[in-house]
Amino acid sequence: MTPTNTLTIDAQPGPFSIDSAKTALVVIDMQRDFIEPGGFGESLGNDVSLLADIVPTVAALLAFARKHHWFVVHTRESHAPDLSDCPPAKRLRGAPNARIGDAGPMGRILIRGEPGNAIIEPLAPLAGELVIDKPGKGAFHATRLGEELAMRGVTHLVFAGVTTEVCVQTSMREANDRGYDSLLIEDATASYFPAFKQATLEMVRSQGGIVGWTAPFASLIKTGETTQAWK
Ligand code: TIU
Repeated sequence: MTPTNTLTIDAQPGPFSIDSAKTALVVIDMQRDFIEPGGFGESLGNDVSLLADIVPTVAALLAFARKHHWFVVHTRESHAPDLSDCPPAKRLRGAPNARIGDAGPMGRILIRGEPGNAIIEPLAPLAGELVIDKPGKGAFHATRLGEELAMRGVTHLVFAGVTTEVCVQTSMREANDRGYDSLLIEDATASYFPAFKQATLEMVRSQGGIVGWTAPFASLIKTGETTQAWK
């Protein structure tokens, strides 16, 4: 078989075709603050164990992306220590004793450089991968992500991470309005609210893919087994 860098993935609402040279994996906010007990997610009253379930699948997805030479992007929801990039409206949403910037068990909540803001160890970025610190829920808002993708000729995005209906969906919608085709890997994303995750998957792919496509990781693996990676 002739080596090819094109994969066609069995997705909903239809096949999703990508050229590895123009594809980026965007892993949203797999940071300790959201996934481990004692962080921002738990401070909002959430059961964080629901998010830990996807870690092995996200790790396998990262390995797949690296093997196929996709550009890899990791994001962290984070703010400057002086909170100059945190609108008061955002800070005031949390519980009074556990707001952004307050001291928590893993350092100051959602503050850049604090232990809780680090990406969890099994999904740590490798050299050459882009790490985007984003002050908003969306990965494009007030970041250089758009320029970084444009510089590399990226046209297709594969999304994973947390939470499905908040930062992942917001980022996919931002990407959609910027002209990217996006695929959300169903079992590589999670929410504190399973019903919200399910609703998000359905709304993303509804109306002919109004926001993008969704597929289980197995669909990607299946494609990868029958298509040689570009060298
Ligand atoms: N990363 C992300 O989704 N940030 C959130 O605050 N999510 C919630 O679901 N709270």
